[in-house]
Amino acid sequence: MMLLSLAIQTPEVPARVPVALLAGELEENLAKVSGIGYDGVEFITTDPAGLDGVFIKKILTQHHLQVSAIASGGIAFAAKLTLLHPDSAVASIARQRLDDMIDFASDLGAPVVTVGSFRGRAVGDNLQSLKALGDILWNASEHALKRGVRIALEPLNHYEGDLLNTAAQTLDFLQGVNHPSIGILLDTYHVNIEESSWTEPYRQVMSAQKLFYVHLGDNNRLSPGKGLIDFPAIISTLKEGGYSGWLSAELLPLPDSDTAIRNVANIMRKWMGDVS
Ligand code: LER
Ligand code: MN
Repeated sequence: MMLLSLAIQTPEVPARVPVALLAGELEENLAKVSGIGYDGVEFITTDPAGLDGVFIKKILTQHHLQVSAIASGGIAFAAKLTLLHPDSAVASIARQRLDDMIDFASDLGAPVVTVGSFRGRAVGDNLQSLKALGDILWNASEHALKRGVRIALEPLNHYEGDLLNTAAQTLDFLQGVNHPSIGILLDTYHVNIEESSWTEPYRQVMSAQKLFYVHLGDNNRLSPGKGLIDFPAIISTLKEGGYSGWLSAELLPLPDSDTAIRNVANIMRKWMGDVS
C-alpha cells in the first residue's frame, strides 16, 4: 500500500521555500494536517541538529502522523549550502548537514533523506563532479546504513540542475556508486520536463529495485489534477510494480496553503483507491 504525505518546512529554515506547503509553527501545522487524509509529513530542514526530536515525535504521535522523509530541498535555496560547493569549507559544512539529516531521520523513524538540489552544480568537468558526488554519497550511504535510513537521489530538470536530469542517467550513476542504501526519488514535475513517457521512468527504476520515494506536483507545480500530468496512469504503474512507499506532495501552496493541502488529499485519496 502506498502512503500519502506533504512537504512542510521546519521552523529553523531561514526563508520561505516555494514548494513547501506549510511554513512556521510546527505544532500548529501538524494539527492542521491531522485528520484530513495524510499518513505523514516530509520535513524540509536546513539544520536539524538544533531541533527537538523528542518533542516533535510527541506531537507527531498525538496527531497520528509519521515522517515520510527528511528533505534537503531547502538547504541549497535557503542556506546556500551544497555538497559540491566550490568553496571546500562550505562543502564540508554541507556534508556534515547531510549526516545530521540522516541522524534526524533515524531519530524520527523517517525511512528516507532526499538529495535533490542539495548536490549542487558541476564544478568544471561533469564527469569529475559526478565522481566527487559519488564518493560523497557513498560515504553518506554508509552512515545511513548504520542508522537504518536510506538516501533518495532526485533527478532534477535541466533548468534546476546540470547533473543527473533523467531516471536513466541516475540509475547509471548509482550503478557506479554501488551502495544498497541509496536509490532514487522521482518527482512527477521533473519527470514531466525531462522524460518521454509518463510511466516508463517509474517502471525502469522499480525494476532496478531503486524507487525509494516519489514527489507529487503537476506540470505547473500545482496540486495533481490541476495540470496536464496523467496521475492515474502513474499510480497504476506504481501499483503494478509493487511500489509500497510514500507519495509526497511538494508543490506550490496555491491558491493558498489550506486549499492546496485539501485538494491534494482529496484527489490523491480518490486516485490511490482509498475511497470510492
Ligand atoms: C526542487 O525542484 C525539488 O524538486 C526538490 O525536491 C529538490 O531538492
Ligand atoms: Mn522534488
